[in-house]
Amino acid sequence: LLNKIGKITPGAPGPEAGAPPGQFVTEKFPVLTEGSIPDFNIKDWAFTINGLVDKQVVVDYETFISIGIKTVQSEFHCVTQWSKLQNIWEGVLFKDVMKLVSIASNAKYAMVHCFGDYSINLSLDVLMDDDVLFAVKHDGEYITLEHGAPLRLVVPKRYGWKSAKWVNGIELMDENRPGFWESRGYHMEGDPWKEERFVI
Ligand SMILES: Nc1nc2c(c(=O)[nH]1)N[C@H]1C(S)=C(S)[C@@H](COP(=O)(O)O)O[C@H]1N2
Ligand SMILES: [Mo]
Repeated sequence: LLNKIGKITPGAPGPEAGAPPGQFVTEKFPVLTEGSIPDFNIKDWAFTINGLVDKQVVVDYETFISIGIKTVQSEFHCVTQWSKLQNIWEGVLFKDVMKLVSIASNAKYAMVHCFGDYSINLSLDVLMDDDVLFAVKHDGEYITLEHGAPLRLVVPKRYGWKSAKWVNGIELMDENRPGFWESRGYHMEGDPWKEERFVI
């Protein structure tokens, strides 16, 4: 496992290395996927926004990208204890995607859906933050398929499992509902600075 995770910074884990408690710093970017890469057809790629919105919106890749590309530098903390501190992501901010719809006043949470059997839930408050984006590039290169191409969510202030790969939609909800890992014992919030890892 250490080999896969890469060089561990001396003095890690812990805040002295710049990472949240219980985390080790690595320079590598390990791939963490439950199961295999989902079976999806790039020609049929479409992104759907539904749930508590005025009307369902479905956009193709070009339309999605044309919302506008922003750059965000952020940390990435996996609950399996590796942290990669320097990441430059380019993509479309979550809050900019939300301009495509009118959000119902009772919408407080979102489920982000993916190709395959994966999803994550978070409050809209967290997702509307300036550093949350749907990324197409990482450190200047297009994201590879194993890292979630063509589009992945990045939520820097939450553990990595919330940064869903191969995303294809947002469902707005009035009540919080667990996503893939959240319904298997992972924390509903997943703030690494509070070590919100699992619910025992
Ligand atoms: N669709 C999907 N997204 C996913 C996962 C997954 O299994 N499927 N794994 C998550 C976990 S646990 C982590 S830590 C990050 C890892 O991202 P990476 O594989 O690009 O390093 O992706 C997250 N997004
Ligand atoms: Mo993870």
